[in-house]
Amino acid sequence: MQLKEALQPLDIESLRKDFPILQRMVNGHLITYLDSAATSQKPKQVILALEDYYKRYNANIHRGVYKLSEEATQAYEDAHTKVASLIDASFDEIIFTRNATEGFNLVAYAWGLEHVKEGDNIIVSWMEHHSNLVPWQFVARQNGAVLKHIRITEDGLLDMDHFLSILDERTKIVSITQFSNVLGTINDVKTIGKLSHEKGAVFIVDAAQSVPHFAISVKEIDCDFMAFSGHKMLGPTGIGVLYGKKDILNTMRPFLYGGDMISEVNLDKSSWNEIPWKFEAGTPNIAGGIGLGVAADYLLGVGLDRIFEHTRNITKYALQKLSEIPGVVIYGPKEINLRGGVISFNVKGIHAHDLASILDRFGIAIRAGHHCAMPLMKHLGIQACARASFYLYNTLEDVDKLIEGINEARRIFGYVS
Ligand code: C6P
Repeated sequence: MQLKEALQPLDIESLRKDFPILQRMVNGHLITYLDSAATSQKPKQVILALEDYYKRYNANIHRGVYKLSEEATQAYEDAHTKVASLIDASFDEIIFTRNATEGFNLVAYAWGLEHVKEGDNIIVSWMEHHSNLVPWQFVARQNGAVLKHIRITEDGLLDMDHFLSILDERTKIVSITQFSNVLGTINDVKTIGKLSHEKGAVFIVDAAQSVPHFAISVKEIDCDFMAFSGHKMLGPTGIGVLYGKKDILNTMRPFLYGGDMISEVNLDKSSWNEIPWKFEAGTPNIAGGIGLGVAADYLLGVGLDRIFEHTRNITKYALQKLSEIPGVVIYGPKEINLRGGVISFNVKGIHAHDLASILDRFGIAIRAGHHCAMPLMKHLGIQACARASFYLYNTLEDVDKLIEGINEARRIFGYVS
């Protein structure tokens, strides 16, 4: 990992030129895109990779013995290797899914239903996205297990004392987000994983928001599974990743059954292909996978440490500016070192959806709503909030535009003259 002192700032002007959509005019204004936590924008390198595949070597993979199919197979497999190097895993531990959600479902169906028994428990937290909550509700209900939730502190952090009080020998799964899509909290997944393993539980990391933003080593975290989505890390939609430790993947039953995931098929029984293909049934999203590999290369080329530093600087500035606006309530940790580039907030007297609509008039895109974290909204005592999220192509000027837009909304609602 690079040393902080050695970090060079991003060459933001030339980097922004890689993202054609940032030239888009929206409602008469150059777009200010502050919704990368929902989905990131795509660099031209990724867009061109998709076009190149369809124009030059579109063919199915693992099936043809002709040139096009061989090229497509090679590019799709290389993409697994690129993603593996992004998170310090090996090629066969990288399963391409549709998104993070499918990754959790894969583990729930193929590991959870088999290993979680009546009276066992599964631990998640109050800050989980629905995709890392609902699959575990399903497994718990199906197998007669108990779903437990780590509480969060006033400051939007996981309550580790509470975690220790609910973790026990009957805990089979602990599944926690590394970076909350609402609070912006960065959780200490290494410690949570260590404690989980001490009790014999399988540890899963929701890395949907973290892989796009930090340098990650699954070896260092020592998680058993990690799920994330391509579309939040500059890649195409419809492609995601499930990392799984080799030993566990090898002993697991498949998730989906059909073509490509088999080794030998008889009329009444079959045997399974080697990993990762055992978990990639049917014709996969070939173009998406290749595009994701290019996105991984792009992130590594820019440098995850620099991306993190850049978004943290923007977040710091935005937290300062937002806190100067009367009536703004900011959720999540006060300490900048505990959070990443996501800020959820409300403006007194203005519904988050109204605020988002007014900002849209100025070409500013933020997200408003429950952010697929309804239990967290209930805990915060709100139905919805606004959320600005930052990525490598954002600038301090984007934050200034957001602040101007919020002040304009306050004027429209009569809070300032
Ligand atoms: N959060 C957001 O605007 P999918 O939809 O499968 O690509 O990702 C699911 C997911 C899982 N975990 C976390 C922490 C997430 O933030 C998300 C997606 C988006 O916050 C869309 S709801």
